[in-house]
Amino acid sequence: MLIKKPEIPSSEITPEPLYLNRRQFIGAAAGAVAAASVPTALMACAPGEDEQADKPNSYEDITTYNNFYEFGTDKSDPARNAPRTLRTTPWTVEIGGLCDRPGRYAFNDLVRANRVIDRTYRMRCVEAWSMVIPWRGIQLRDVINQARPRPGARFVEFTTLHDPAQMPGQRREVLDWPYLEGLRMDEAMHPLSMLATGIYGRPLPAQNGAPLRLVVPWKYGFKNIKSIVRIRFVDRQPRNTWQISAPGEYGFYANVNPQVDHPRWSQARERRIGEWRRRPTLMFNGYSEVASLYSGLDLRRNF
Ligand SMILES: Nc1nc2c(c(=O)[nH]1)N[C@H]1C(S)=C(S)[C@@H](COP(=O)(O)O)O[C@H]1N2
Ligand SMILES: [Mo]
Repeated sequence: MLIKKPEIPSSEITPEPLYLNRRQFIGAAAGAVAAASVPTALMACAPGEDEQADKPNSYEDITTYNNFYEFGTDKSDPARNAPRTLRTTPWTVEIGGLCDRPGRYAFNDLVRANRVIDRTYRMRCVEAWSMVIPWRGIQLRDVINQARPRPGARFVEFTTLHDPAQMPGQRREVLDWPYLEGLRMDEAMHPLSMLATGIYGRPLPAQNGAPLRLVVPWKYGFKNIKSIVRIRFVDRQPRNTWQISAPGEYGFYANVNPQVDHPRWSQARERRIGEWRRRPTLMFNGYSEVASLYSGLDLRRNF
């Protein structure tokens, strides 16, 4: 029996107060300095009607306010639990399915083989809050090209680690484990799509999906699957965890869309973590360069 703990709209969330101890404060400041020295390859931020720019959220915000149900359903649970129990070394990623070069890769080898990029992206959770995160990682399309997908490979499926010993949340049937996600091949090959390995130039913290997580910034946050152990090329649209959990509420595409409301709340506006006034939600989260991927697709039906 599946116990549904629905995601909660931000209007009903009382944000956790951020208590900084001295060490955390110094750590966050060091992160900001490291980030300042890193050229931000793509500050892909559309000018909203709000004159306030897309200033990156603090390292503290990004690493203490998380959704990672494998470690609990409260926003503060992943930061408290994940660093204690998730072992990220060694880490193996299996790449397979419809491709000519399947393989099992040590995380380090997979990353070392590819060009490192730094990208600051907005992230919009389906719960109607958002953040701006300076990611480090590699392009998903580089990893895909290396595997030589066959012509029949129309989708890519991603799987999170399934190990209740390391992920205590998996001992409860809050979701159908392991967490699954998928992209259409052209979405996965889009230059915006990345596999993140870091934040603010530092290694990805456990609570953010160490050592490797997907980032597709024009889609709702739940598409950004964490702690990936398997990437598989398939010919049919894969099932994804939130769609399995509540098919009337969460779809496969999950493109950020202010005109298509969640059945239980509006998606027209969002709360940027750290701000009080709500800002308007942007179509495709402001990444209008992806619009051509969906020409002819009814985005109301394919939510
Ligand atoms: N494996 C896994 N991946 C996941 C989730 C999860 O619960 N488990 N939550 C998703 C949701 S709903 C969001 S909003 C983002 C949050 O990413 P962040 O905590 O790094 O901000 O991760 C996504 N990836
Ligand atoms: Mo989310």
